[in-house]
Amino acid sequence: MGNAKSRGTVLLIGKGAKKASTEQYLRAEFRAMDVNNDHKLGVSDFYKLMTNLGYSEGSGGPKVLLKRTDKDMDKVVTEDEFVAAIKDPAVLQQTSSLRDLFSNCDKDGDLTATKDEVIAGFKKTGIKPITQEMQKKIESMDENKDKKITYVEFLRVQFGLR
Ligand SMILES: [Ca+2]
Ligand SMILES: [Ca+2]
Ligand SMILES: [Ca+2]
Repeated sequence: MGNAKSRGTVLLIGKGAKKASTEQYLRAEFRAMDVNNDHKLGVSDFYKLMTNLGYSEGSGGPKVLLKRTDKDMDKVVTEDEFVAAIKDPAVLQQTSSLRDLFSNCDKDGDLTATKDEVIAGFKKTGIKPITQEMQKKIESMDENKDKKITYVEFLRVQFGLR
């Protein structure tokens, strides 16, 4: 005993040591659309979410996707159903642009970014110049004004939900 504070342990719990997993990104995407926070999405909100994420209906269109997603066929998509369906590599790839854009902003991978990080990330992704309108949009992202833009806050503005 007595070596619990070994160098390795300290490094592991150090800030930024743990990056958000893809699953955490996906859960945030669901929560961004689930504005009433009841952990469910109706069919039309599910379609909206997929379209907002850039899903382009692949083979068979949204109905096929819904069938694959809403496993118990109750016309309600739960967070777990969404995560399981979108984890399909082809779907994941088609819906990656906002995910990639945000992870370019979120340097330490904790699913939050500062306003300056978001601006830098947009520039890095080739979105320049940053127009005044875009600057205003970015400033409005931090809904609870804690100086951090979470991925959920970021998406709600991108989705036009606020
Ligand atoms: Ca369901
Ligand atoms: Ca961060
Ligand atoms: Ca915030």
